[in-house]
Formats: sequence, structure tokens, C-alpha cells
Amino acid sequence: MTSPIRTERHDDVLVIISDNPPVNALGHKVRQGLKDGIEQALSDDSVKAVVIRCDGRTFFAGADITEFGKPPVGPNLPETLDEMEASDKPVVAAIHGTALGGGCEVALACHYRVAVPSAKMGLPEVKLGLIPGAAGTQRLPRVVGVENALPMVVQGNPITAKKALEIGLLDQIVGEDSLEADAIAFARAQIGKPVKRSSEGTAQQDGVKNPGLFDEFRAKNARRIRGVHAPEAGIQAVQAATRLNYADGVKKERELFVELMSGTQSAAMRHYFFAERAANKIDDIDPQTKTIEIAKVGVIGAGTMGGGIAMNFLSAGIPITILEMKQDALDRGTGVIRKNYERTAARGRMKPEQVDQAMGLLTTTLDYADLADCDLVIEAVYESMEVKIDVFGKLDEVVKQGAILASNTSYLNVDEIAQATKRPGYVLGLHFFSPANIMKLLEIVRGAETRDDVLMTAMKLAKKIGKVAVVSGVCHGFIGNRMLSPRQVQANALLMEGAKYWEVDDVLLEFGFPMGPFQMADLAGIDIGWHRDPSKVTNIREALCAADRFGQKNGKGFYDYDEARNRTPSDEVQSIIADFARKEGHEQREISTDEIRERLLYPMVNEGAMILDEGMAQRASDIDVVWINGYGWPLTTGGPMFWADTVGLDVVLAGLEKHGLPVSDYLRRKAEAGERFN
Ligand code: 3H9
Repeated sequence: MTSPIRTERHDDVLVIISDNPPVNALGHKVRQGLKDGIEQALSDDSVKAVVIRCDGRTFFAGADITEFGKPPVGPNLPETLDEMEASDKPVVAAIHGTALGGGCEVALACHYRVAVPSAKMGLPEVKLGLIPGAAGTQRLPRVVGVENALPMVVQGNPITAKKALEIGLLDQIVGEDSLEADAIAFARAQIGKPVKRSSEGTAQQDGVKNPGLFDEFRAKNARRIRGVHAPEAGIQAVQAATRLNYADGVKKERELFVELMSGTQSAAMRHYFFAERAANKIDDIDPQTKTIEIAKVGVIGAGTMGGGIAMNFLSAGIPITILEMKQDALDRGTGVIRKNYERTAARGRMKPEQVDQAMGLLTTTLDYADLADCDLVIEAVYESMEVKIDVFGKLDEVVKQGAILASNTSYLNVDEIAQATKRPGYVLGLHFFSPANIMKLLEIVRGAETRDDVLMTAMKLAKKIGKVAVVSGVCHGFIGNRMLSPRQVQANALLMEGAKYWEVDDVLLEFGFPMGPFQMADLAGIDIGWHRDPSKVTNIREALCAADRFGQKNGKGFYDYDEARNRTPSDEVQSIIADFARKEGHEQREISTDEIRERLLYPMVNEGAMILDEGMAQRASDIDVVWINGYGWPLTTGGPMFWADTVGLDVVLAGLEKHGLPVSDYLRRKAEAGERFN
């Protein structure tokens, strides 16, 4: 068995080196190698100090997540680290890249930590529904204090080397290009001195002095913590470090860790971790395919969508030209973009000079000819095939050959749009979600003729502008909106049958969505597409518009809103709905929350199954990525397809049949075979 760990002697210092690409995850061979390395150092009198470092792009990025849920193979990380810390020869962690999770815990178990300026350290376990499980929650507060440890454990964001030095997590920042030599020198300087063990020392004084600190932290992070188990467990673990001795604190951490690890939330979040990475891969395209250089981008339309799309590129340093029909639309659009940036700067998330930098990359035009030298043009105009065909015809004439033409359509047939050009291979859909400068999801719609290099270019570009991209085939509404549609149909049907609209919203809120369909309608505006004829009322939305209820914008939609936009259910709306249902001949009845949830969510799973069966999504986990990033599906359930797996496909099937809803052959086959989607 070849070991990913090797050792090198530098006179009296033993350097233990891990080479376990891609991220030096702490799999069992690495743990064994570390243990052997430490034992080698301890058993050799000529070794006076130890340095631990990694080859490749990063220091240990954590436990090997692929080992989770499988039978453990020893040695485990906690005991390996205890052995390391117990050494009376100084052990120094030499950090580059990201020391994350178990990797940060390795560093904490070393007596000293040095890092290059670009390094980052963090405990991101909470993002996998876990807490650190190799004594990180006990060692860290002892090293940096409770106030610094709490956000690291509970929020999971990495900190820079500079910050780590400030709070005492690092002992020294060394040269970017001389990590090993500087770490060896640092280690040598510690020889003969008593070592600093992170596990030693009393409970943290600031935690004891202000016992209210934990509740204050809970209150401040209430939104983040609601319904998610790991953050609360993280708080309890850090609190244990202030109340218990080290050994008992470690026991408490273990109990909490084991409970989280066996729960469904962590399984779902770990699924998502790999799902997001899998979504980057296109099964039938060589990952080495040469991509097209995108140095300049055009956007058609300066409205909310076009402006939001443009901001993604401006923020990433890519010049943009926005085209509109009229100068005042351009002026309005660029004004909104500037205001958005200024707001971000006012919140301290951008430097004032960065606002000017981004705006400096923006040009506007009324003339298609000015888009001629763009490498990519994204159309974000009115959702009409006729208009899009016209725009693509014009673009095809003026934009240079070899440039990509993309549509931001959310429903329309990208193949039909492509046929309006003489370069269908260079046409694809780039479906951004509103607000496009903020929402992470990008559906990349692959047309029948879209070239491989064009698709790969779009995937690469998505990463560059910070999006999570998922490839969809051409179908009505692509992956996301196509699945939203049956949910919406059921939401409306439930109202007709007697469910209260706030009950429908509350079921989804309870499930973990940030908003229900009727809250969403109020936010977006009920009057979108309203024909302004109160005598022609064919659905509830029109009935509400006829009663001057347009949504949050005029303080009343499905709900009544106060000045602070707090919502209360409206009796008027409930009686409008009941009247409408009566006129349509629907009997109203009491409907249980279980029925509401099943009727909203199971049809989505069924639609997802059809999407898979038709090959519109490459894999079930891609659908999960779409719904988590684009529609607020709760991460803690892993997305609709993973959730269905957790519930059991047989249960979903039985539920659909019980409610008289359609069942696809694919779902039925999977359920009857006892299979899962993921
Ligand atoms: C933990 O440590 C628990 C302990 O407290 C307790 C132990 C008892 N394991 O993200 P990338 C793979 S929990 C296995 O695209 P980047 C990843 O799937 C862990 N595999 O690269 C991908 O594979 P593929 C706490 C891992 O440069 C490839 O590496 N640590 C792991 O954009 C490249 O990944 C974390 O949560 C892993 N730990 O970002 C850190 N990490 O090529 C998780 C990555 O086949 N990792 N892979 O698709 C990250 O945040 C990012 O990977 C990192 C690099 C920032 C390191």
C-alpha cells in the first residue's frame, strides 16, 4: 500500500509531507501516514522538531467526506491528533491554501502554526450539517477565545491568514514562496522550549465572564439557525469548552458530532456538496475541450434582468455593452446599476473605487453595430418568440462569426431561437434568476445544435462570475420552472377545494422555503399581465386585481401589509376565493397540512422524474442544485430528488395515487424496483 505521506529530514527537523490530491483530504491512509510520521519522530533521538506540510494546492482541506457513512477505518483523526499534540518535540503546521475542518484541527493539534499570506483557515463543517469532530470545538476556543471561536464554528466561513494571526490562531506569517524553509526555521527556534498544547489551559475566561454571550449569539444568528441542527450543536460544543474540562468537552463534542452525522440534515447537505461539484461536469464532453475566450459581452435590454445580468460581468472585470431601443431606458438602467453598486459599497461590501471600476467597464448603445466585436451577447428582452427571433436575426447579422449568442428566456424553445440565425451551434440559453446579480443559479440550456466548446465556455464563464451552473435540455420552463408549474397548479387547486392560502404558504415555510407561492405572488406583483378589465375575471389573481389588490406594491394582495411589510391574512381575500370557488362549482372542505404538503411537493418530484427520463437533466442531483439555488428549496433536505429518496419513492408514489395525481412511468418503475434517484 503506497502512502500519501512521506517524510524528509532537514538535519534535526523531520518534515512530514502529505501528497493526496486534489485537496489533501484526511482519508485513512493520510491519517495512518501522519501517525507513523509522528511515531518516527518520537522514536528517533536525533529528531528535535517536526514540521507538517502538504504538497499540491492546499493544506489538508478536511476529513475525507467520501468516507462518511462508511464503516470507519482506523486510526481515527482524534486519536491521531492527540498523539501528535502529546509529543514533547515541537510540532509546527506549515499552512498554504485552505486549512479547513479536520485540516484546521490538525493545525490546532500542532503546537505552533505558520502560514503563507494567501492561506485561509476555517471550520466549515456546519455547511455539511456537522460540527468539527476532532476536538476543534474544544481546542479552538482555548487558543483564540470564545468570541472568535463561535462564528468560526457556527457560521463556518474561513478567515484570512492576517485575521488568524490577529486572533492568535497563527503564530507567524511566513514568505509566500518560502513556507517550508521558514517553518523549519521556526520549528528549530522552539527546540528545547516547553511546547504549547492547545488542549491545555482553563476554560475560556471571556465565556465565563459573560455567560450571556451564547444567548446573544443565538439571538443574533436566529435566522441562520432556524430549523437547522448543526449551528445550535456548534454553540453547545463551544459552550462546553467553557464549562467542562477538556476531556469532558471532547466527549460532549463527540456526542453532538455523532448525532449530527447520523441525521438526515447532514446526509442531505453532504449530498449537496457533491451535487454542486457534479453539476459542473458534462458527461458527453471532454473536460479538456478548448473554450472560447470571452473578453467582451453584450446585453440586450437594460431592464431589471438585463441590468442584473450585466452586473455579474462588470463585477468580474469583464467589459459590457448594453443595448436598448431608447436612450431613456438606457439611462434608467445604468442609473439602477450604479445605485445597486453604491448600496453595496455603503454596506461595506465593496470599496468606493470598485464602484467606479465596475461602472468604467460599462458602455451603452442604441445601435446593434456596436455589438459587432462582442464574444458573447445575452438577450434579455420581452418573453415573446416573435421578438426574440427578430433580435437573434439582427444579432446574427452584425456580431462577428465565432461569437456566442445566448437567450435569457425562461420558457421559450431555444432551438427555435437558434434557427433564426445561421449559427445555431453558437446559440444557447443562459437562464439567470432574478435578481440576477444576486441569485446563484444559472441554467445553461443546451440546444440540439449547441457546440461542445460553446457549452464548455458557458460553464467556465459561469464559474468566473460566481454562478452555480446546471445544464438543462430544451423543454418548456427547463428544469426549474417546469417543476414549479405543477406545484402552482396544486396551490391554486387547493384554494378552490377549501385550503386557506396562508395555510398553503405556511406549509412551505414550515418545510423550510423562505416564502410560499402566495407571498411570492404578492412580492412579484399580482397584476403582472393583468388586462385591467374588471368585468373579465377568469381566475383568482384577476379577481384580486379587480378588487384593487395588486400585492405588496399597494399594501394589499393576498395579504394585507402594514408599513413594515408585515403580512396578515385578509378576510376580504378569503371571501373572494370562496365566492370564486362557489361560482366554479367547487365544494370547499377542510384540508390537512399533510395533504397540502404532499400535493405541493410530490407532483414536483414526478415532474423531476420525467425531466430525468427525457434526459433534460443529466442527473437527479442537478435538479437538486437547481431547486436549492434558484427557488429556495431548503438545503437541509438536499433538494427535491434527494428529499424524495429520503421519504421513499414508494411513499411518493402512494401519495400521488391517493390524491389522484399523475404518476410518470419512470417514477413508478423506480418506486416499484425499490430504487432511489440519487
Ligand atoms: C471534517 O473535516 C470533519 C472533521 O471535523 C471531523 C473528522 C472526525 N473530502 O471544491 P473543489 C473534492 S468535514 C473529499 O471543486 P476548489 C471535491 O469533491 C470536511 N473530497 O475545488 C472535488 O472532487 P471532483 C470539512 C473532497 O479548488 C475536488 O475535491 N472540510 C473534499 O474549488 C475539488 O474540489 C470541508 O468542508 C473533502 N473534504 O475548492 C472543505 N473537499 O474533482 C470542503 C473537496 O471529483 N472542500 N473534495 O469533483 C472545499 O471547500 C473545497 O473543495 C476547497 C477547494 C475550498 C478545499
